[in-house]
Amino acid sequence: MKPEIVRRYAHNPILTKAQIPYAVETVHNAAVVKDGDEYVMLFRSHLRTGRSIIGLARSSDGFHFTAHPEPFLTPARDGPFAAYEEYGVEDPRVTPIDGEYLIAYSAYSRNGVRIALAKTRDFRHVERISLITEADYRNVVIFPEKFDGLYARLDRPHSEIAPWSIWISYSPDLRFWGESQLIIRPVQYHWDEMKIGPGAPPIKTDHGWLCIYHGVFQTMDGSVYRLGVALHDLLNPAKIIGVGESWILQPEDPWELTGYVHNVVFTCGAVAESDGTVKIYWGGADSVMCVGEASVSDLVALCLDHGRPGLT
Ligand code: BMA
Repeated sequence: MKPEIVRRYAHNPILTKAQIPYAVETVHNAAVVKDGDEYVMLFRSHLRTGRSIIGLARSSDGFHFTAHPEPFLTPARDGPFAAYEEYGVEDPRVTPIDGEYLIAYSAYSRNGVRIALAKTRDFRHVERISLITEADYRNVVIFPEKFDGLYARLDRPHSEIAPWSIWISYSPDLRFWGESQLIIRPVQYHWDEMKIGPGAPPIKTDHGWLCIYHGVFQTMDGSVYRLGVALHDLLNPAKIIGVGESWILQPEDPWELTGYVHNVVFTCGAVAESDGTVKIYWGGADSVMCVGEASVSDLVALCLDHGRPGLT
């Protein structure tokens, strides 16, 4: 049998609602970073209201996580964020930069979905910075380095006219963002044809920034969420070196095929290790957290040797 490019951990799922010390219905779409020797996971959970909050779990090996007794981030009750977090906070992505961790998350409200940015140094205290998009945006990942003094992010605006695609924007201060450019478009009648969105924050490799993204295909039975990879130029991340033709992960395990939303693998985080492997974390069926390992060079090769341009 041909080896899989992402090797699923044998004991998936690694975190479920049964392991959370407060009442939640799901544990999914988590960011994971390595903070010193510790893996820190920020995961999304649905409450019985159907609205989401963000919890925290820690691990010494990246596979066995223990949840903190209290949620990490719940919707703001007052101040400028409150009106935009009324329906919940979702899908966090964490980027280490300048000695702190930036947390980009979806803020849902009657005003639509926009992206909020918060920061922490220690995963104990968290401070909201700004709302960095208007409605309707999702899936913001921030690069862990600046380009010509500017922060850079990938995101995915919604559109009535165009296929939902990946864009890049820049900021001098994390508040004001601009120079937006469309860089990756889905391909018609392809596994990612319906929409694509940035997944895990970019990973630096010798050949470029490796970005794991999700792609969606519409079937008679609803949407299938899969993961793919793209490689961006190291100095100019708006330039796409290649987008891997085939997906790297699709729903196959029972907890990916059925759950709160069936047929979903969705990533918000990956940890590159010093041995050349990467741990990719994904939500299975919007219900549980899973992990798998891949070789960074295999993922890069998919973009270099079997890649398509960003815009076709
Ligand atoms: C997307 C987001 C994700 C979710 C996915 C599958 O639109 O809501 O949070 O995992 O759908 O339901």
